[in-house]
Amino acid sequence: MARYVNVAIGQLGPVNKEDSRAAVVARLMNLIREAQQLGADLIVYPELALTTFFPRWYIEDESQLDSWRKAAMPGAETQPLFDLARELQVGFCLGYAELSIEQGEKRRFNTSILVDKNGVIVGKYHKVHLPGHREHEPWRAFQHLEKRYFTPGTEFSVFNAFGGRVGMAICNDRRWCETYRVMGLQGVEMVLIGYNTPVHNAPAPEHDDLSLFHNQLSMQAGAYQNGTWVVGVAKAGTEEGVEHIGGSCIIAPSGEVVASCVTKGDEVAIAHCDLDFCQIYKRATFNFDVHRQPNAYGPITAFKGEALLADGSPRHQ
Ligand code: ING
Repeated sequence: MARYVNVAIGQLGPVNKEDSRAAVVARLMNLIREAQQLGADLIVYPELALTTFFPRWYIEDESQLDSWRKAAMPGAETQPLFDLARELQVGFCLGYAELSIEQGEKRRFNTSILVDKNGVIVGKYHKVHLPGHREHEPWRAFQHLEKRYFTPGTEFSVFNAFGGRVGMAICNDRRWCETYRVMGLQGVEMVLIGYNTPVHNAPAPEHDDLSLFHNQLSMQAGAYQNGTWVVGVAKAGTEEGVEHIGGSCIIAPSGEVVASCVTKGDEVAIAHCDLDFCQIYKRATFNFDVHRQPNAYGPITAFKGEALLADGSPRHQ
């Protein structure tokens, strides 16, 4: 018995500051049309797909920052994408900057939504691992102010969708093994991950020529060690002068890459994924019930870092 999901990568090339929301949505609509022609059930778009990657700049003007954030989803500009998804019967995963007002307080998340074939939002995720820094660091060629502009999420969820168990993560999340394991413990069969990854990592420039390797390594490990499909989708190319990696790919529970993009622009690639293929890993090598030893894993949640307790207080007095 097989449970197939035809999943498409909807890779985006650069989205520049002056690109209108409508122009970007038109590009997303072109990609979902092409995916539908290829037989896709679902297309995955990048992190912060509707806007340029604005955390590269130090901006104090709140109204400027809020202009990149969406309160309503779907809103006026994105409704055509939801309508087209329903017309084509293709679901999608979309990353965007969310502005939510909760109990009168503004909360800003780096968000990803999962939308079914009828254009209904069936899952939402707030990025947990916000990389970069909080204060302006002029020494950098460009900033990475996600810790300043977003509130971290606090959970990894797995949703019943597309005939299986589907989870989401965003960009830096893919580098942390906990991301996949928490979803693996919820039976995840496909993890959808959009990313915007600059080639240059200012704190560790010697890693720059390993950017694509680390991108793929992280997702292959997550896929294999949890018996899940992983779909990684880039916003690629030179965006406002900053070079972003491509490397969009679809990875099987075996860890093998089964589809990938070959450009750094708007591009669709697709794979015919059997969700039941997860079982030969979940039932054997990574049969959690049989093999895991949680009694030995305490430090993973007890400590934040080598020297700090989970609450951030010093571990070694
Ligand atoms: N971007 C990068 C990412 O994790 C980064 C930040 C780049 C961290 C290179 C470490 C090394 O892919 C986002 N948006 O998280």
